[in-house]
Amino acid sequence: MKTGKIIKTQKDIYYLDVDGQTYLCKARGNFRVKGVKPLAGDRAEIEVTGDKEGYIKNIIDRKNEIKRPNIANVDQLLLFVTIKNPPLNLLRLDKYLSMCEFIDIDVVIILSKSDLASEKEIEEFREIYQNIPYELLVLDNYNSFPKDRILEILKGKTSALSGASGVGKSTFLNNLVDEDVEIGSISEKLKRGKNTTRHTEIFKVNEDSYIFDTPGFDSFDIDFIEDETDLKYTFKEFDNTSCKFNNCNHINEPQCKVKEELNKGLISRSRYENYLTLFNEIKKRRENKW
Ligand SMILES: Nc1nc2c(ncn2[C@@H]2O[C@H](COP(=O)(O)OP(=O)(O)O)[C@@H](O)[C@H]2O)c(=O)[nH]1
Ligand SMILES: [Mg+2]
Ligand SMILES: [Zn+2]
Repeated sequence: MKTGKIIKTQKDIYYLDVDGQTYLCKARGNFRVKGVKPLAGDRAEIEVTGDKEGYIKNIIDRKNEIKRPNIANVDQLLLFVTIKNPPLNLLRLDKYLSMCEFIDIDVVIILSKSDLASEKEIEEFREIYQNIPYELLVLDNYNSFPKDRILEILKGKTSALSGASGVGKSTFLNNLVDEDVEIGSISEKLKRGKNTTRHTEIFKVNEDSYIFDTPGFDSFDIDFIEDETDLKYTFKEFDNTSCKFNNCNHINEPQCKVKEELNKGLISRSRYENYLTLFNEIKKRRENKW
């Protein structure tokens, strides 16, 4: 019996990294019965049946699971945004940040393509997010790539890259790993047909750092939160405030600390407005269910 990490899934074939060597495995039928589907990111026990071949016998302690794409054991998400090309979408960013808070995944915000933005635009962005606080890395993949800092951030963790198509994720990955990651066109191809073979791959940056390259991690619904009143807990800056009502949703309630801070400029208007938008989105969906 050996233990490895599933680094790639392709239909019913699983590629496992076992002490630096890749094993091709299948899962025994009993996985379907138990309702456990091995996922990229899982650690698994395998029974070796041949030269670098085996069967997955057991999935070990899964820490968390993301649904779309379906991957496991994500320690942190590198959330990519750009100011231009594609244009900045703060609602989308705040949605991802909420999801990560909700399922307890660390976040680093990567402001990529900094060469296409002005100092002022970068500063405005910084002002919104640095106080919350999230670590923010500003980079240009071609001319200003803080590789040492990035390797430090990745160290000992399995990270996933996410962000809209075109924000520079593949270029970023290319700057870090030896294998060639296709830039630009291929991702378009992958997106075109929903039923074409999709695979999720994990790149090993070094001994203890892994990165998911997950085509299709471009957008998702906020359906991970079912009750809109839970949303407030995912906005970190709303946390340590003491409103008159301790279940205050910071919308129309009297003596609301969050609204006071908003009016003083201590809470960002864009974050607050996105909170309202998401709150209403979740509420509407919940009401339509019945
Ligand atoms: N100006 C500029 N272009 C970039 C940067 N990073 C990537 N690109 C370009 O942006 C396009 C999309 O990059 P890609 O890495 O494929 O984005 P992905 O869809 O997020 O994987 C490509 O044409 C890249 O050459 C950057 O930092 N600055
Ligand atoms: Mg890409
Ligand atoms: Zn309040």
